This record gives sequence, C-alpha cells and structure tokens, in this order.
Amino acid sequence: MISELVINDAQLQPVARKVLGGERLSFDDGVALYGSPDLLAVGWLANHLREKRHGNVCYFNVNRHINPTNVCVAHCKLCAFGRSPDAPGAYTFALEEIWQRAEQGVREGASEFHLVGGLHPDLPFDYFLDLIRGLKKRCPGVHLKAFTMVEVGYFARISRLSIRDTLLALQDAGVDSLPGGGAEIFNPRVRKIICDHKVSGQQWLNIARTAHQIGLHSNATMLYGHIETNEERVEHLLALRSLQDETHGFVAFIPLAFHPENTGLAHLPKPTGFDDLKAIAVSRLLLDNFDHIKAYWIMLTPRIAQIALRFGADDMDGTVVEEKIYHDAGATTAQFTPRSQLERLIREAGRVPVERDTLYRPIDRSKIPPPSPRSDATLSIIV
Ligand code: V47
Repeated sequence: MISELVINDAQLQPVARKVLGGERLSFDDGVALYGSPDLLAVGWLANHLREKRHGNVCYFNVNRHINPTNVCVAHCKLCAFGRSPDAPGAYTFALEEIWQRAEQGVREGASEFHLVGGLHPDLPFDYFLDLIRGLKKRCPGVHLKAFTMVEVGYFARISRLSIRDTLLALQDAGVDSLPGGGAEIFNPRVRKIICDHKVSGQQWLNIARTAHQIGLHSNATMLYGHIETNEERVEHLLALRSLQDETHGFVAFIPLAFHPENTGLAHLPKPTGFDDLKAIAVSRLLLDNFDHIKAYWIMLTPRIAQIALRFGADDMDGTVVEEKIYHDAGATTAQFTPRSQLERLIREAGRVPVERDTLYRPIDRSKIPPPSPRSDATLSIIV
C-alpha cells in the first residue's frame, strides 16, 4: 500500500507508517501533520482511513437551520451574528413564526432542524422549552438537533439548574441531540481573545460529557484559521478524542473555517483552501474514534467541500435553506443547496450519495411522498 504513496516530507514517514499500521497518532504526530507542506500525502493518508471506514459512500441530509434570535450577551470577537438587543438588525422570532418556518421545512422534506441562537438577556428558559415542545408536537417526525453546549451552559445559569437537570429538561421537551458549535479552540489563551465570555473549554467538554451520559448524542467542532497555533489545534482534537473514548457520544466532527468579515477580528486574513483541506484531513487522522467528518459546504464552498471528500470527509452536511452565522461574517456561498445539487456534487467527486438522518441511518425516499417545492417566502420578524 505504501508504494502507492509518494511522501515528499521526511517528517511524515513515521506518521504514515503508523496510519497504515492502524496505530493511534500522538500529539507530536498531529503537529507534524499540520506543519507539513505535503498536503497531498496528508490527504492520501486521510482518504485511506475514510475509504476503510465508509468505502465510496458520502452522506448528506435534508435539513433546515433555524436561529430563533441573534440577540446575544456574549459579544464574542469571533462572531458577526450576535447583536445587542437594541442594535440594528437585532431580531427575535415569535414562537408561532418558528413553528411556521418548521412546518414549511417539513413540506420540503426536512428530516432535521438545526436550532442555535444567541444568549438572549431576557428570554426565559421556558421560551426555549416551549419552542421545542411546539416543534415536537407539530413536526413529530423531525429530529431536533438543538442548542450548543454554550447555550446549555447559559440556560443552566439563567434557570439556576444544574447542567444535568437543564439537559434533562431539554430532552424531556423533545431535544433529540445537540449540534457541535461553540467549541472554537479549547485553549484558554485563545478563548480569552476570541470568546472571552463563553463557557470555558473544560466546561464545554463537561456539558458534552453530561449530555452523552443522559443519552443525548452531539457533534463537535473546531474553529480554525484565526489566532490559534498548530499545537492548540492538536490539543483541541485530542481533548475531543479522549472524551469520545469515554462516552462514544459524538456523532460527527465539523472543522469550521473562520470567516473574519464584520467580526472583531476582521483584520485577520481568511483561511485558504490549503488550510481547509488540511483541517479536514488532520481531523480524520487524529479522530480515529469519530465515524463522521463533515465538509460543511456553506463554510468551505461547494468546490472545496467536493475535494474534501477525497481528503477524509464522508459527509457534506445538508440543504440548510437559511444560514445566518456565516453569511453575517461575509460568506459568499448560497444558503440553500437542493438535494439534487448535493447529489450531483457528491457523484462528480466519485462518491455515492446516501441521504441520512441525523444519526446516519439511511433514509429511503421511495417510501415517503415527494416534498413540495421550496417556497422562498420570508416570514416577518418581531424585535
Ligand atoms: O458555534 C461563529 C462558528 C458555529 C463564526 O453540529 C464562526 O452539525 C466562522 O456549529 N466564522 C456555528 N465560524 C456552526 C456550527 C455547525 C455548522 C454546521 C453543522 C453543525 C453540526 C454545526 O460557527 C459557532 C461558531 O463556532 N462561528 N462565528 C465566524 N465568524
């Protein structure tokens, strides 16, 4: 097998031997992978593991993102989405509007709603519990992947509940799993600069641990391409790998490329295509206990996401429909990609598209009535 692989970077030789021998990689191996200019060799190794696990399959889903509010007290430097309550563009949806949006999602065939929002200073925890209960009642067949560890930490604070009781209340209301956002980079030096008022890295991990302990799966992310070092990236990935060894509760990992526009870090350059493909490949190589690595097309662009399917990724994420977090930060991608287009992107990359639910069970559309065409009607907003 190794004869097929040409490695130009001598530092990668021992890492390649470990990968091909099925050995777990170390911190130093991770740093060597990030530091290597030999992107094709790193990508080849990641693709080797990806094909061993998933063959030619590439997953996607039909989903809809819903952001109930962008009002946020955290004021993270990395973020262009959050607003003060009285700032221009601040919004909070009435529950009825969210439910209508969701019902439209059901008509379009969504199997998942991805719900995340700001840390609102005045909305009580009950608003979010009512939101979830209402969604479950109206759209019982749709998986609710809702609220990051950061939001869960905030709900616990405002409702004076323990993390466990907060998660149990969300689960009881109908939350099915948690998305992976808010992890950023766990290292305190970085967090102090990019997201000073968020839960710490340790708290993020503890909330994920508690979620997994009560039976809620979650995803995990890493925000790269701002002020973090390669060592801090590897430390982040290895912290996730250790927790996964303990709980097996993570479903997918999504490396997230930093978008600087309109943020407090707008002076930083954008990550490049090289950084993006490296992030996908290194995560596949280090996270040997994560089944799924997502190439989130909104953040990578469909072009890079397609290439990422040969650099370790086995999932393209979903149709999304409406995306605010990246578009407020200058993303130029579309907000919606129809399933036919996702399937085409996947096929052109030589992979076999498989529609999945949030927990990666294949969905057979031949047994479900066809969805109605997408409506572009926008709903009004209450402030
Ligand atoms: O939590 C915020 C990041 C996340 C910026 O779990 C930014 O399936 C780049 O978590 N530039 C939201 N990133 C996105 C997210 C996600 C996306 C797709 C799938 C899943 C999943 C999760 O985006 C935030 C934060 O980490 N973010 N601002 C920015 N300016």
